[in-house]
Amino acid sequence: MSKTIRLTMAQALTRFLSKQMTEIDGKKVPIFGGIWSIFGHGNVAGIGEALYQVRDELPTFRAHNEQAMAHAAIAYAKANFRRRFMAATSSIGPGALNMVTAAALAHVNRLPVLFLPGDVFANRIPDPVLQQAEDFSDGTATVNDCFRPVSRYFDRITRPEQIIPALNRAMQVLTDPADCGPVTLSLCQDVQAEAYDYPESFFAERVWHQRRPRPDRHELAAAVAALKGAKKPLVIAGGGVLYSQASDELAKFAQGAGVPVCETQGGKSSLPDDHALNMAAVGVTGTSAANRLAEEADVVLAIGTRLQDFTTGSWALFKNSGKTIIGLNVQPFDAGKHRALPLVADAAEGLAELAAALKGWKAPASWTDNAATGKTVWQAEAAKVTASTNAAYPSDAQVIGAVQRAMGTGVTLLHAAGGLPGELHKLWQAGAPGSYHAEYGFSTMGYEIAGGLGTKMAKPGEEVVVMIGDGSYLMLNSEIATSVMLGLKLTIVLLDNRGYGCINRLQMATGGANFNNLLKDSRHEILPDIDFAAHAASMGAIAEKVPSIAGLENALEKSKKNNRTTVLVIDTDPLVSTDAGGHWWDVAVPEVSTRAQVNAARKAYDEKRQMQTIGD
Ligand SMILES: Cc1ncc(C[n+]2csc(CCOP(=O)(O)OP(=O)(O)O)c2C)c(N)n1
Ligand SMILES: [Mg+2]
Repeated sequence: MSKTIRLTMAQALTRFLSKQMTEIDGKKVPIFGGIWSIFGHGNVAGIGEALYQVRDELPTFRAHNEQAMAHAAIAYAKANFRRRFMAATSSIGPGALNMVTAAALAHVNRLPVLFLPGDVFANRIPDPVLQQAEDFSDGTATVNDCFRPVSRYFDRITRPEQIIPALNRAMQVLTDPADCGPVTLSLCQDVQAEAYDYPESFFAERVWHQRRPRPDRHELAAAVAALKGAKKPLVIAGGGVLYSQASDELAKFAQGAGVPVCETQGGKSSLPDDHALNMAAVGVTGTSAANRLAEEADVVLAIGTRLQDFTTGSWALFKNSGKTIIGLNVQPFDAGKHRALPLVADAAEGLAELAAALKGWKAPASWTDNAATGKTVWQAEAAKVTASTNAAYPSDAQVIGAVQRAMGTGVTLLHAAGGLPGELHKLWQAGAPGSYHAEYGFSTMGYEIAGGLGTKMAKPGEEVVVMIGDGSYLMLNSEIATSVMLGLKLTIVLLDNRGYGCINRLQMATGGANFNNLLKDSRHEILPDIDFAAHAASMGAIAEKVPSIAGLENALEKSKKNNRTTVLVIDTDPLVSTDAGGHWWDVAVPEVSTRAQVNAARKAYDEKRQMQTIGD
């Protein structure tokens, strides 16, 4: 008989988590950077007590909103290129369900996070307990079943010994580059407190290493043959390039073969913006430099990308009917999309093997030169729209220009929803890999501030700049207080255009009336005039409303000396966005309407849809 130790299930869980390690730059560190917790019934007595016991090895952080704390955990994993991650625990019922949106966010972005929501009593004796939703037809259903479709692995722990195989599976998923995503272990309240004789070996320290699968020989040969036949090859760099930390291999491959590169939202900063072969943003929010190549490309090497509609222009962007897509991806589900030639592998390994096999081969010089010309043209366009202005209501692009001039390329820039993602994708000049942190897989309003906090925890020595609209700010801002409490400085630039500007523009573009997006177009007795600076200051931030673009630049310059979260608010124009670059996006317009504008928009929509392809 192996030696055992008598612990509660929650004590076993937290002790196990505190023993999981990884190696970063040759140094052994805990793989869990900590655990976010909001206690209530369903976790305070069980997990709460157990976390207290390991508080030095596995730090517990308190937040103000469960969704936000999970955002912080997810951003931490992203900023760590999935090498380290965090857990998040909640009480039962509303606390647990507040994390479901965040679970979906992690699921879409393929980011590891361990959810530990409290659950009802497994013994069912006190039922129905406070916050329990009763199912008339299914005695096993609880609200935590909502996590199932948004978890890569879900388990409900109804006996203390079940935590052993569950944690084993959890670690497999969290550290697997292909399956990576959220894991939910739903922890019945009574079971958290129940004791069991756990084998001591379960708590032995374990060091996890990143798996880097190499390509299959046949798939590699097919990809090499396709590339050798290419006259107009193009790389799309997705988030997988960053997760694999494959920037060096990408640069070598691109330079060696003279292949231009464009980047998705998730993949931006794979190469620095000023890299000669980096055409930067592709797709609906793409640069003209990238999109003109995408239209013509005959071989598209899509690396670490899900090929979502913003990248493919709803499958209308890649117009070369004879094209071949090669899907270099660690996950077969993504590698074979749109009948791509799959090249299932880690991005760095795959690129290194492609480069070796293609040694001596180069794309036609005319194609590479053509890319360089396009880049010069785009840079001139971008400089125009980001230039300074005295306008009372500057555009988002002009604010981006100010932030870039004041902060340079050495900061980590974070954003998620509203008009900013499109503008930043085109216009932000990214520096080092990971310095552009976009949550545009799920584009969750309210990710930004908590996401900034998690990023700062991962990169405490860096300036983290969060750009956010008034709508996103109002949806979820409370972790400003947490950032102040933890002494983790964020620089938050808030663009107040008094409403949901980008959706208002989308509404107009689809023939709609100005309705229910901008505050002025929404049912009201009093038009709100929100003092965002006062609001942020009330949570302990240094906050200021700036009067102009020049004022913003000055305030940003000054803010570099602050060691506390700083919020700078600027009024902006809700109606303007950058025309240059971009591509059509499929948003279904009503087929019949009493509005002439809708009928006209539908006509235009039907024409645009002719450009779409399905599965070629
Ligand atoms: C949680 C969530 N709800 C709704 C949306 C849909 N949506 C996308 S952008 C947007 C408006 C964002 O407003 P704001 O942050 O002020 O940015 P702006 O559009 O004005 O630039 C909405 C409602 C979303 N992405 N996320
Ligand atoms: Mg707005």
